[in-house]
Amino acid sequence: VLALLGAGTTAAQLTPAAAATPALQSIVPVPVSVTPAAGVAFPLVSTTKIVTEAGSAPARQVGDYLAGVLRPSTGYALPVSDAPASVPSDSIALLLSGAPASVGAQGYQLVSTASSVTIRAATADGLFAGAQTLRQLLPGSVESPAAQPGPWSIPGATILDYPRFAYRGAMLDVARHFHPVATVKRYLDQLAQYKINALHLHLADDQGWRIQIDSWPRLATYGGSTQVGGGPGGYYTKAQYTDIVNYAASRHITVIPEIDMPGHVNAALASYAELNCNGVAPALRTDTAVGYSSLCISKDITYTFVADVLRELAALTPGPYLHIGGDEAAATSQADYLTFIGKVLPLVAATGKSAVGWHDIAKATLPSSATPQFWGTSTSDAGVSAAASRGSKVILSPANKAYLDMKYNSSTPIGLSWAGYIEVQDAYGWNPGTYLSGVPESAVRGVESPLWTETVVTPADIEYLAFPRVAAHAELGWSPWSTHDWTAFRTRLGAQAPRWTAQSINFYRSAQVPWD
Ligand code: TNX
Repeated sequence: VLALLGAGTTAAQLTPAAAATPALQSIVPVPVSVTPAAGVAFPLVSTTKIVTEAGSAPARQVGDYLAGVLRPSTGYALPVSDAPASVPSDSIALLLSGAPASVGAQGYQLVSTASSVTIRAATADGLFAGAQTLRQLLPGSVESPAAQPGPWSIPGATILDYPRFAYRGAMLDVARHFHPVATVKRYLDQLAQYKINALHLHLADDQGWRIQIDSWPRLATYGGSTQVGGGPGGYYTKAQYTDIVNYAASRHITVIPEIDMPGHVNAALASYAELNCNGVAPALRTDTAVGYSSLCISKDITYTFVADVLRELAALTPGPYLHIGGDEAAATSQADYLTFIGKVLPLVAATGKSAVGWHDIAKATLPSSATPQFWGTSTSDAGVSAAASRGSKVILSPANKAYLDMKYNSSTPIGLSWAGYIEVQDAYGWNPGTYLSGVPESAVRGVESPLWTETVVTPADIEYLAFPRVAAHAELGWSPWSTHDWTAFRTRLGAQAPRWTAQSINFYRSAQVPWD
C-alpha cells in the first residue's frame, strides 16, 4: 500500500487511508493524484471568505462564480476580494502563482488544510477546474438552491490534477428540436461540473435553421419556423447566441457552432429557392429522414451563401473552430462532395477559424488544420487515419459509445438505437487513446458526447439521456488511463446522485450503478 501512495497515486487506490474521507474518493473525473491529510478538515463557516489573485479579473470571475455556487445552500455571505500576499486563515484562495508546472494550461493544485483551501493554477481555466473539484469535496446538499443545515467540511488533502486531452466536448442538436437559451444555459452549468470545456451547437439541419443570419434573413424566420413533429421551432437572434457564448465562457466552455452541409440543408433550401439546382424551394420538413437534401454544388451562389453564413457566424464566435458538418451527404455525388469540401475549407480559413467536420470530410485530403470528428461504429476509418498521419487532430465520438441519443436498453422511453444500446458501462468502456487504428493518443484532441434530438424535447429529456453517461465520457477525456477501473468508477458515479438530486437533474438510475 505504501508503494501505491507515491507519485501517480489515484483516488481509486486510496483505500484504506482515505476511508474516513469518502469525498476524496468520489471525485468525477478522478484526479491525477489525491493525497489525503488524515484527520484534517477545513470548516466552511459563516465567516469564510474567498480571495482571488490580486489584480486578475479572470481569477476574480472564478471566485464570484464559486461564491455563486456556494451561497444559496450554505446561506453564507462568502465575500470575494483580492488575495493579500499570504493566504489568510478561514479562506478559500484562487491563485495564479505557485502551481507545479505539471498542471499545464488547464490543471490545478488544490491544498486543503484546517485553515484554508488554496487552489493554484497557471490560468483561470485551471482555477475553474479546481473550483469544480472543491464543490465535489463538499456534501451533495451544497448543490441545493435553498439553504441547508450543513455542516460544511472539506477534507484535508493535496490534489494534483490536469487533463489527459485538451478537448472535452458535448454536442447539442438544437435543429431537430429547438432548445431555448435557458435550456442551453442549464446544460452548460451541468456540463461544467465535469470539466467539459466545449459545447458544439448543431445549429442547422433539414428540419430547422436556428441562427439569425442578416444577409440571408429567411433562413431563421422561415427555415427556423418548425421542427421534428411540427411545432413552432425557433431560432437564436444574434444577441441570444452571444448570450450563450458569453455564458459558456463564464463556465470556461468554448462554443463550436455547426452549420451542416452540403447535406442536412432542407431548411435552407426551403428558405431560398435560388439555392436549389432546379430553382424550386422544397417544403419545410418535420420528419426524421436523412440523406435527401443537398446544396447545389455547381452554382456560384452556393459559395456566396456559405461564405456569408460562415463570416457572420465567425464574427459572433470567439472560439477557434467552425464546424461544417459534412455527414450523410447521400444526395450529393462523391465527386460533388469532394468539390464542395475543397471549396468550403478555404472559406472557413478566410474567417480566421479552423474547420471541424464529421469524419466524412476526411474522404477529401484535409489540411492539418482541419479536424475530423469520428462518429462511426467501427474502430478504423481510412480517411481519418490518413488525416491523422498528415497531422490533423481527431475528435472521438464513436456512435456506439459516445452518442447520448442512443437508448440505454430496450425499455428506455426516448432515444434511438441504430448504433445499439449504450449502458453506462458501455459508455465508459473504451480507451480514446487507442480506439481508432492509425489514430494514436497524440493525434486525439479529445472526446465529445453528441446529443441528437429527434426524440428529445425538454430539459428533462436532455438530462435523462446525458446523465450519467456524459460524466463517464468526461472522465475518459480528463483522467489518466491508468485510473480506468469500472468498479471504482461506478462507485464514484453513484456518489454523484445526491448532487444531481439537489440540482433537480432528471438522471437515469442505471441498475449498473450503486447510487448513494
Ligand atoms: C446520424 S451522426 C446523424 C444525425 C442523426 C443521428 C441520430 C451524424 C453525423 N449524423 O443526422 O441525428 O445519426 O443518432
